[in-house]
Amino acid sequence: MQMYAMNSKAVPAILLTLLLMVVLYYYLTQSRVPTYVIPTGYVFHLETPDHLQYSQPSIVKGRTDVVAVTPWLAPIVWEGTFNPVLLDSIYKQKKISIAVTVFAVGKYIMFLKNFLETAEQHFFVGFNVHVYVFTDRPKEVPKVNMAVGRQLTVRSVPSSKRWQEISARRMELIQKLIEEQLRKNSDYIFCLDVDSKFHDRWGAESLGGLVAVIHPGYYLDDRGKFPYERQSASKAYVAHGEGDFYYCGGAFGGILEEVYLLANTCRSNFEEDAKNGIEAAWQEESHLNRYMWINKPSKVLSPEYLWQDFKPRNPEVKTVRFSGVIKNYADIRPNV
Ligand code: UD2
Repeated sequence: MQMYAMNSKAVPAILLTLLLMVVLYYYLTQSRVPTYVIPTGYVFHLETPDHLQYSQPSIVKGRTDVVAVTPWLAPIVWEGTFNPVLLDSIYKQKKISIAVTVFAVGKYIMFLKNFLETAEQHFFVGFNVHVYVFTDRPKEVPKVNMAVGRQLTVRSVPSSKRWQEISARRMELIQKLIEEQLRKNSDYIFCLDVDSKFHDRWGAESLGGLVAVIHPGYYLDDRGKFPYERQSASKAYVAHGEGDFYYCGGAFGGILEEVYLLANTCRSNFEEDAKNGIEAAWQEESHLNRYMWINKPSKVLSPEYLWQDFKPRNPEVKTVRFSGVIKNYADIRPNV
């Protein structure tokens, strides 16, 4: 009888121990984080096709004449720092879609043909690309043959008597485009100056969260010489002794969310300055530089990605991929 009483207490204890062991085994062998905690959209590894052949990477041999990483560990893209075959293989299978904005207001329409034709030859060749042309002269948009997967949409915008306003208003219109159109059909966006043309590959190596291009005119200078906005009352103000690089207003991009944040902030800061009677030294380029000082770009493109045709090429610039053409400001701008 006593034996029976002991057993009746032991059985539940044994069962409980077994249950605990099963739970412990399950816990140790399964993922620690339940799947509903992991947002499946955020995957950071890059998937390559199996058996892809490309040259062996090295961590001791490579470019020694340039710096290829920022102090916050964002890559700085130069020729020789990436493998185009590898990158194309990774990103082509993701079936990404890239939007491009380009403004051709007033006489700047004359640059559009060259921009579009050279983009066909060099910009994300083989990818889905959608170019959005903003112009006050929709009838003058040239017909350019585009490859399969590439298309062009024209958006009408008002003209302006001041080039500064045309240049600066781009942020507002980019923000609207993202809100109204791109959320549905694009992964990345690049915003480019029209008075420019492509000469060499601009491709998947440029993709990133927030992407900035280093201005070709100042990258050898001390930051005290950068043409940041120096009035402390301006929302674009960068103090002496501050700033990383001087970035171009003529080329920037990234994923939609990041470019939306950038455009929205620059637009509202620009408008706040305007209310106070301030126009930053280089309009939206000044606001972009202020933004990038605080919100560091996750990928930085070297000046290969926006050179200037009037500048002789420096030895570290092994290729010019995209450059601003020589223009006569007095002839093409609505004001001087
Ligand atoms: C620099 C920047 C530019 C912008 C500007 C300051 C580069 C290479 N360029 O160039 O992006 O930040 O400083 O505002 O970094 N536009 C028209 N019609 C006009 C005037 C301008 O469509 O009448 C558009 C056009 O897309 C042009 C862009 O605005 O490419 C910038 O104007 P810009 O090229 O005259 O400015 P720029 O050379 O001073």
